Amino acid sequence: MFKKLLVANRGEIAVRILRACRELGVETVAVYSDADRNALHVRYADEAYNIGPAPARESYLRIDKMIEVALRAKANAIHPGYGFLAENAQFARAVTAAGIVFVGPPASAIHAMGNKVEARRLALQVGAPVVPGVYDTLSDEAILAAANEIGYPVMIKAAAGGGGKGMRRVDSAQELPNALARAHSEALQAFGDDSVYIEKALTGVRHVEFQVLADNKGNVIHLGERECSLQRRHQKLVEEAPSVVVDEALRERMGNAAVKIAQAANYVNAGTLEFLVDRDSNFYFLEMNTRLQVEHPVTELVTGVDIVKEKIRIASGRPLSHRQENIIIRGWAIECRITAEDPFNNFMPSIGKIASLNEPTGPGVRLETGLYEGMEVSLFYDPLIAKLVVWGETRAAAIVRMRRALSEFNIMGVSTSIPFHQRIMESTNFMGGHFDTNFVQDKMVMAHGGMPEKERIAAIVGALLTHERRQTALTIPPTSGTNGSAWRRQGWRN
Ligand code: MV4
Repeated sequence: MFKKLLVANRGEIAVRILRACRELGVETVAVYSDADRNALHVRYADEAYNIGPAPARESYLRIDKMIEVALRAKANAIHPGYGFLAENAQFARAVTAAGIVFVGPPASAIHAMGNKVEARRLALQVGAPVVPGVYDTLSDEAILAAANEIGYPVMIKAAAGGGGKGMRRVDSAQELPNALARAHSEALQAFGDDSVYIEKALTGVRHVEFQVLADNKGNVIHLGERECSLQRRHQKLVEEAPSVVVDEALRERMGNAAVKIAQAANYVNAGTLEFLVDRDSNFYFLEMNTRLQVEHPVTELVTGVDIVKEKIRIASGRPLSHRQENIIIRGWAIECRITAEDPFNNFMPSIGKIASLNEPTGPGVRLETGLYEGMEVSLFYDPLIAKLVVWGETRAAAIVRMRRALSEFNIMGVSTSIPFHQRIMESTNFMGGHFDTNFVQDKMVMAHGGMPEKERIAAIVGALLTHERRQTALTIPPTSGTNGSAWRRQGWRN
């Protein structure tokens, strides 16, 4: 096992990785920007190094800085987390060239799967069902011809993109030339590569992804699926495992396809295969993500596999700790992504100081967060501030538990997506499992005053009282000899 590992990330995922290292007995190195001097990940790590100014370009995206710090601190491995440099093949290559182990797939696999057309070809080669579309980056004329073959609506996607970035739907041949021109220029702008491809736009489908683990001995297993249909502008909002549309037979077929595609890519470490599932339970491969995903905890909760530890073990050359036949899906897990955004105002990013914080705990509740009282939420980074994840014996139990946990979560100082999640958890469609990829856009209108005024005021008053209680409790010194009296004075029942 590694002696020391550097986490090239920030926020909740940096904390998550540091925790895994602690359990594995691996020493840790954190890196931080000027904006993150007091961050939780900095306090949690054994050592921490400043890598530059707040903008990610000048800190968390600096390949040279990451390697410089790793060498200086004598770290044997670098874990990239998600986002930032996680799917940058050049970073993986540079890390390896510096004699440091990259906790992730080989640069060649990142590179291959980074090209979404190549990923489609690999899936086609192993006989996995793929969304109907093209398998080459074609000229605009050839794309136009292909679109007529496939039939409208079609989806234009950037070959170097992924995750819906630069994706656009086109409903007719007349719109295609214009849409292609825009797609090319957006792709060039966003990914430095203007190549695009088209697929049939599938409607009324669900977005289901499979987690795979592969070691460097040739073992590849899957950990079942995650349902990820609830997204807004291609940002996932709620994920769950398992998916209500996947039964044991479909899980086996999709899992086999996922494993085969990973094998075809000579994949090593943790990866995710994205699929669409239609109303007739047909599934189609979309793309592969070669990183640890934000929503990995729901899989951890239903399988009992610690994916982050497993990633580190695999990178250190160990074989997988689990065999496919020992992976059993137990119960149900749901994750709500809590963002600093105002759901009543078109999810406008919200900034400010976290004035007070009450975090949900208790049975079946797991909170992944980098939040602390006094933290400044800025516009420099992603608005994700916490992931609230619950487990229950059944889906209904998990929903009830999520409602309970959301009601305990009190964040003062910034607007958050919590009211939106409460609305989802109360939606009869969500409760019944009736939703697809258009659900959020079509059914979740969050008009101002969407939360009943009485409840809104009650929530604010509750939070203010909690805040006041905290402030007072902190300023009253404990009285010697009268154990707990300071607390009783604050109205706490012992
Ligand atoms: C699609 C699709 C329908 N047809 N591709 C979005 C994220 C990215 N990984 C793939 N995504 C999709 N690709 C084809 N050919 C539907 C989605 C999709 C989606 C689309 C619109 C609104 C919400 C969505 C949520 C999940 C997936």
